[in-house]
This record gives sequence, structure tokens and C-alpha cells, in this order.
Amino acid sequence: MNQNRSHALFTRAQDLIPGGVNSPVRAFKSVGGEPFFAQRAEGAYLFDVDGNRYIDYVGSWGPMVAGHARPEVLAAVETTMRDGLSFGVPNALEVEMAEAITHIVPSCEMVRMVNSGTEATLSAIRVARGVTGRTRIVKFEGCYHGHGDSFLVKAGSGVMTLGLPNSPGVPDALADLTTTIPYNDFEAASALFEATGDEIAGLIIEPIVGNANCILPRDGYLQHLRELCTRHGALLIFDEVMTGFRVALGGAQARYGITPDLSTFGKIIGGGMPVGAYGGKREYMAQVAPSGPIYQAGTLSGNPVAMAAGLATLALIREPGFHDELERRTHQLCDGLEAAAREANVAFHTTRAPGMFGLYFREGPVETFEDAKASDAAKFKRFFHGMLERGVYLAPSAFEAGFMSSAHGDAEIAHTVKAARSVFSDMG
Ligand code: KE4
Repeated sequence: MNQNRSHALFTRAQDLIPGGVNSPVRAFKSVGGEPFFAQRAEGAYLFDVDGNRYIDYVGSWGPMVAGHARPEVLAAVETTMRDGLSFGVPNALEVEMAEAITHIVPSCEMVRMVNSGTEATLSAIRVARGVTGRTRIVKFEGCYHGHGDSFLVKAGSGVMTLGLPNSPGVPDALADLTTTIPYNDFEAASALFEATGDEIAGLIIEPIVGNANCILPRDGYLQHLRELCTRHGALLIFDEVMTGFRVALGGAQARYGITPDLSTFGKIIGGGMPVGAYGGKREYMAQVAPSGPIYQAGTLSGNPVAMAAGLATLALIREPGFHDELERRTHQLCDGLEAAAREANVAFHTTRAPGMFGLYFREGPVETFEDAKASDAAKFKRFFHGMLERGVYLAPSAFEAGFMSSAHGDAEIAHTVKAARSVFSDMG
């Protein structure tokens, strides 16, 4: 596969940008080799600067749930940008976005727009600390909530991919205020709350973990956490930056019937433009400046062009049957991959949620971070490159979820399964 132009760009980039990338996971560090540089994207496909075409199962890490470059989204951006790019005073589209989010996610009585998932999560824990007067935050090993200082403690995604310990630059005094416990472990959560429940400002969780590969909550687990938080006066924060508007229109909280106190969002509500949001109970959100004392701000928060892209994307995913079809496609892909692995006697397992999936080189089930870490990373690496050479781009890390979109049809899934059959036979 010719990647000469990508290589030349990566060589230039490495001299100017840390690791040659503006976000670590893009560097292909854990799978080896060099990243390809995108020229353009359309539907289920990415096209690199050397003219190679890939079926894309990353989708910009979540935003592209309706496929790349949808005409409806591009048209909304083009129309909106002709009136100006940013005003610094409120704009009607911000109100429309707030109405959309609070309608789709009933637990969010109020919402504030920000510019990334990281801003959303660090704002949410500030609200939790501000309204409770407490300081301790609970997170889960392997879960990733962006690069806010309080979260870079046993985090997933790029932190896990690069095998980094708690990041340098995060003061111990702050990291010590974050307690991490194992995901899907009922007893560990009960014991922590019994011991320190009155110190806990908030518990933040990826309700379906997408940053330690893809791990689903055990039956009753999220309800267990809801009850513990209620009993001890801690806020339950659902980080739905990845799951929001994907695993169901109303996100994981709708799929599992849980009402968190605060929720965070990103990715899909920006349609590819930089957007995040946090929201929740009115009694909490009303305490955010300027209506209350908890400060949070952002020059480009609610940017009209970004709002237009997000609103156009939300309109697409609110089409009847969108999420049922997304779920069906996800199972179609994973069933095909598992069948191909069985034919080649390769130990392989998938986890699935509508629109997202996990690939593991080990037998199932995978229900904990320890289970996920026991996947054969060397085999994943071989599989990743074998699929890339066959025109299929999977997440370049064994600790990232894969993403399905409505643009992935029978042809794309058939090509993917055929490519996997070929790679598995080389591996078997
Ligand atoms: P951003 O700050 O990257 O917009 O969002 C942080 C974030 C927060 N919460 C969850 C559940 C997330 O998945 C993320 C970001 N996800 C990663 C993908 N695993 C972004 C990819 C990247 O870091 O480049």
C-alpha cells in the first residue's frame, strides 16, 4: 500500500507537533507503524492522501454516527457560516441545541455547552464538588473521561494505550482526591461507599465502557451505583460523551433506565465540530455561573456553526428506526467476525452495544478491565495491520471501542468479514 505522502507529512509533523499528532491515540503507537493522513471522508469511508480508501470503524472516535460528510450536515454548516462564525453574544441555535438535548435526555433539565468532552467532565465534577461541598471523586479503572487532572488516574484510552501511569504534571494532592475502583465489581463499590461515602462528591462512570475496549455493565450494576450515590448523598455522573445519542437516542441512561444526577456529552452533538455539553438536575445546574457561584465559561461555547452541525446530526439520528438499524448492523458485523475467527480456530470474542463494539483476542466473556487486558495484544496488532492492508480501518489500539455508523451497509460489512477471514487464516 503506497503511503508515501502520509509518511512525508508525518515526518514534517513529528518535528513540530508532539508525536506528530494532535491527539496521542492517532499516532498508532500501540499497533506500530505510522498513521495515514486523511484527505477526505464520505459515508463509511476515509480516503488518505495517497489515494487509499478504507472502511472506517473509528468515525472520528464517535461523532460520525450518521456517516462522514452527510449532505444535510454540510448544508447546515454552509448556510450558518454565511451569517458569521462566532458572535460572543447568544445565538438562537444555542437555544435549539439546549431544547434538543433536554428533550432527548429527560434527566437533563438544564444544559451548558462547552467545546470538548474533557471540558464537559471537568465541569461536571466541579458542579458535584460545588453543590455537595465535598472533594472526593470516584472513577473506574480503565474508564477515560478526557485529560482533566482529576481523571488521569488509572485512565483508559490513550493513557492505557501508551501504558502511562498517572500522568506527570498532575499534583499528588489532586490525584489523591480521586479514588478508582474496578468496573462491574458490586462489592468494591459497596465497600468504598460504606467506608467513605460521606466524603464522595461524585461518582463518574462510562455506563458502557468504550475506553478500555468495549465493556458492558453487568445486570443491575448501574442501578447498584445509583442506589449507593443516593444513599450517601453523592452525585451520580454518567459520562455519555461516547454512548450519548449512540447506544440509544437517549443514551445509555435510556437503554438501562437509570437517572443520573449529571450527564456529560460530546462527539455526536457536534457532528464533527468541537462540542461538549454537561447537564442535569435544575437544582444543580442553576448553581453554575452566572445564575449561581460555580464558575465555568468558554469563548466558543455554543458556537453557531458547531451547533448547526450538531443539530443537523441529531435530526438524522432521530429518524424512526435509526438506532434499531445501528444495533442490527453492529451484530451483523460482530457475528460475521466471530464466525470467521471460528473457521480459522482463532480465539476471538466481541462485545456489542448499538453502534459500538469491542474486539478481543481471547475467549469470552469480557466483563472487567482485567478481562480486557488479558486480550492478546500482539494478535490484535497483526489483525489491525492485516485489516488496514485490506482497506479496513479499525481503532488503532486494543483499548478502544470500534464504531458503527448508519452509512455502513451490507457491502461494507461483507468486505470487512471477507478481509477478516483472510487475516484470520494467516494467523490461524
Ligand atoms: P474529548 O476531550 O476528547 O472531546 O472527550 C474526552 C472524553 C470524555 N469521555 C469519554 C467517555 C470519551 O470517550 C472521551 C474521548 N474519547 C476518546 C476516544 N477513546 C477521544 C479520542 C482521542 O483522545 O483522540
